[in-house]
Amino acid sequence: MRILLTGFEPFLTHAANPTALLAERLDGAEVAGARIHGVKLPVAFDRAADAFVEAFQAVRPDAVLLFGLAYSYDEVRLERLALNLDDAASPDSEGAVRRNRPIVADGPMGYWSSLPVDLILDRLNSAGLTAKPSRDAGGYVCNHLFFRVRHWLETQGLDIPAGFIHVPPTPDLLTPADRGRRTGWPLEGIEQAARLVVETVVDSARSA
Ligand code: PCA
Repeated sequence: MRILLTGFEPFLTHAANPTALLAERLDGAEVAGARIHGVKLPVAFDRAADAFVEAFQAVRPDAVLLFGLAYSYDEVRLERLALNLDDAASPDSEGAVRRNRPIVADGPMGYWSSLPVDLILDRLNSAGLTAKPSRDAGGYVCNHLFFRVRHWLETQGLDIPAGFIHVPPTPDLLTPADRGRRTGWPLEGIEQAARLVVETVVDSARSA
């Protein structure tokens, strides 16, 4: 089994993105008998999905795990829904701002994650890694990628597990105001969570 695991480059005021480091660290790793292909994507509405498709076609994976940073939370967040809506005040890395705009004009309103979200939540929380369900991935580039990927897989007739997971910041990324008030997660914890996500996806694909 091959797994495409994507992270994003640093964006806005964040000096680094733990998901880029995660994709680097896990690239080439074997987890639960699956080979991971780690790829970094640009934080750009117009480029992220094309970069994903290029990587997908090179790897031909059996499952897709999209990771992004959610700075405001000290927990892993399993996204349930990809919504057909760009709606964020912040510009992407190319200066594009998208407010209240459908991603695919004649597309469906949304797609469910096709990951075993609740199994993953149980697995992470049982291991002491706090994970929560999140209704959607926001209105910025992460949701945009998630929607475009789910839409692309549907239109290609590719029925494979694909979903989005937000991770907390590493401690070095916390602003001075946030230091002391919250902790962030060390990269090792984020990597451990990602490995457990892979294990759960592999187990559930094997038992399907
Ligand atoms: N997080 C952003 C985009 C890139 C990332 O890592 C988001 O949540 O949309």
